[in-house]
Amino acid sequence: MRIFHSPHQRLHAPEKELHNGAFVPFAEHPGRVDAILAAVGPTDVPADHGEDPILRVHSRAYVDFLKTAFEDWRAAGRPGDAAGYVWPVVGRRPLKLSRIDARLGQYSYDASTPIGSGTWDATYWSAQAALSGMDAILGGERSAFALCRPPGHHAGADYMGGYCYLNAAAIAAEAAISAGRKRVAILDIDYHHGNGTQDIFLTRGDVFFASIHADPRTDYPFYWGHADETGIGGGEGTNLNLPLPQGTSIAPFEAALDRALGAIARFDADVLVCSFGADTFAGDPISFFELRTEDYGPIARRIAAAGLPTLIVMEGGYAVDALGANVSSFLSGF
Ligand code: SP5
Ligand code: ZN
Repeated sequence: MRIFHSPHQRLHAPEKELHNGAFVPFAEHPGRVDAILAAVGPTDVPADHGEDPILRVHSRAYVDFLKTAFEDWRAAGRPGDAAGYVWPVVGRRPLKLSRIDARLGQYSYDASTPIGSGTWDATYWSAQAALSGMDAILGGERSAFALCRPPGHHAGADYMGGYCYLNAAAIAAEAAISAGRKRVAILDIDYHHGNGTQDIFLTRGDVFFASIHADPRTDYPFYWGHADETGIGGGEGTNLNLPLPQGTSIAPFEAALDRALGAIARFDADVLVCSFGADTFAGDPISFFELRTEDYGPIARRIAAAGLPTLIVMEGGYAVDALGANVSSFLSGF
């Protein structure tokens, strides 16, 4: 299987994040990709597709904000990474504000998504990795792996959050539509609900979003991922959330997976994008499912049995010592 990854993706290396009331070391660090690279072997450098495919998903204003936020932070005399401390409540009228702190809040919803000097470069190339993976799929490959990092599924059209800046899975799905594919399914099996991907496609009937994740009543991102979010307008019926309780192990996970794959089969997708997070692993330091390394191969075999050309996009997974083995186990099922 071809694997796409750029060394630029290591350049995003924030120091800390605000978690449960204290600053703690940043969990989504470059050592994650080192662990995966050591396990999966050689990768291909992605081609540069430019900004156009990114702008089919994200707003121009948000992309411009991401590109200059760190410079603006430095210009304001701030040390360290750019991070917001004030957020507008949903429904506040849009204002054209210039102070960096106001803009950080305007384009984000949490305090775990800091912007450093290499953040734009890294997230840009993470998106390019997904686009090159989709090129391989559209060119006839049955599967490809985009070793994305930073991850993407919490990022919406005009917001960052949950360690995510550009939504690589959404950008790849949209690229498939632009290339003439009629229906694309996205299956998100990260521990956390993919709220950004859901928001981007919530009103769309041509992109099906199915997500298996920790129940948002107990887990981040809290405000999305509930079972009654089924789509809006032309997208009604093309959003499927399957929240599961903390402590979930392989049997109930596979039952949910079969439900998601059944819905995707009925949707009759041309292409599948799988947002894969290894934070469902029992040893994950910030998550509470009970999957084992040897569970990921059978999970992937069930997904591969759907018979759809499949782009795998890396999302979360923070048990770095086991991350390489977990990703290898998953890829072995394709
Ligand atoms: C892509 C992804 O998996 N994002 C997860 C975002 C979860 N953010 C909320 C939990 C933050 C926990 N941070 C703990 C850091 C310990 N060093
Ligand atoms: Zn996650």
